[in-house]
Amino acid sequence: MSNTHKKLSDLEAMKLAMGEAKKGSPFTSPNPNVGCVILDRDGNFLSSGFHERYGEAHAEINAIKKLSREQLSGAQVFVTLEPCAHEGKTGSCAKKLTEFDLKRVVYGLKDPNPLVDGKGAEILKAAGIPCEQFREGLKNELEETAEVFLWNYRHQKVFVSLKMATSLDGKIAMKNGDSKWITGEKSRDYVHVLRAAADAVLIGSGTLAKDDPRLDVRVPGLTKENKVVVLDRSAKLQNRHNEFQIEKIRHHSDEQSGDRSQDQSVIWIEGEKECEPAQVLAKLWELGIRSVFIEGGAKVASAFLKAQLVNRLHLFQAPVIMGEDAKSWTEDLRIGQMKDRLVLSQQSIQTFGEDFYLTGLIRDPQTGDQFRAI
Ligand code: AOF
Ligand code: ZN
Repeated sequence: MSNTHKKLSDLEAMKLAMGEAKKGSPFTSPNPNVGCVILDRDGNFLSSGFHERYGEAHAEINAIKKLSREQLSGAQVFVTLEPCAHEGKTGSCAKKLTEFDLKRVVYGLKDPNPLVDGKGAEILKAAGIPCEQFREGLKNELEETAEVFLWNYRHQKVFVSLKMATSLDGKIAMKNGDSKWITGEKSRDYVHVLRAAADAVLIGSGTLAKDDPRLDVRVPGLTKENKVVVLDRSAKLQNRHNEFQIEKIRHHSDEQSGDRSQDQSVIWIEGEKECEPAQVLAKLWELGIRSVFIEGGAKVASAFLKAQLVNRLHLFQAPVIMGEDAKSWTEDLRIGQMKDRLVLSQQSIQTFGEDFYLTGLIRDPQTGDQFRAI
């Protein structure tokens, strides 16, 4: 889509900035995804930019650098997150913006980082640049662009996404274990995009032994090494077959990063207690992991759901029915009463080829409570 020479409303500009923000998702962690769109005084599109990589230029700077001082005179800046006040890895965006004769700055989310938290807006206002929070809706959508960062700051916890690929009747494998493939290629390609957005992929040792997964990120034009977390509850995967599997994952990650000395690609967690979801997440937080993408089977999925630790569900459903004997993804999840049903909130639905894709939140991003039927 080309927005050059197009007049945009405030709502359109903020939507465009949100689209920009999401482009950064593979490499911004632990920073937020942030997008910026600049319009001229009359609302014509001038430029856009996003935070591309942790430690590198922020969104505003990437949008500004495409324009001359003259073009920026009277311009309107739309940014999904309040411009930063501090001098961090990069300079302060708020201060940078005061160097130009801007008509106004509109930001989507307040930055919960105590170094910013309202101070960015203050810097701009003190310099005589009108700076206001966007008030025309999109609250949930804006939160979604930076959901991992917001969750991390609000709760000091790892953001957990759970992916499931099922049949229409919620089955993930036949009785004989066969599961290749339930969903189609287009869905499976998109899973790689989702994987790329997380710091680590997590599976149970059962899935590792059965599926021989590569768990790498295969997105055209993108190379990224995700960490792989393996939960081995009964610590029985010490036989040769499985060591071979682990070696394969390691080897593959090394090939991708080109660095054989960095052997931190697999985080192996063993033992009943150690594999309890809350323990796992505490350990991953200590290791600097801020988001995890669960691709385990029914056991791991149920354990995290039971522990009320899943933030977002990604459900891919193929238009097939696998029947009563097949394995259900909620097999280990027991819910006795209607009032305890888990409820998804802020869902969106798409199709990938023949499959349905549904995503939504399971936990309230503000309180951390699991959504339930009332
Ligand atoms: C912005 N625009 O694009 C981003 C912001 O270490 P630094 O210098 O990269 O600063 C990281 C902090 O800056 C991060 O915790 C968050 O508060 C803010 N991120 N701010 O104005 C951006 N990525
Ligand atoms: Zn900044």
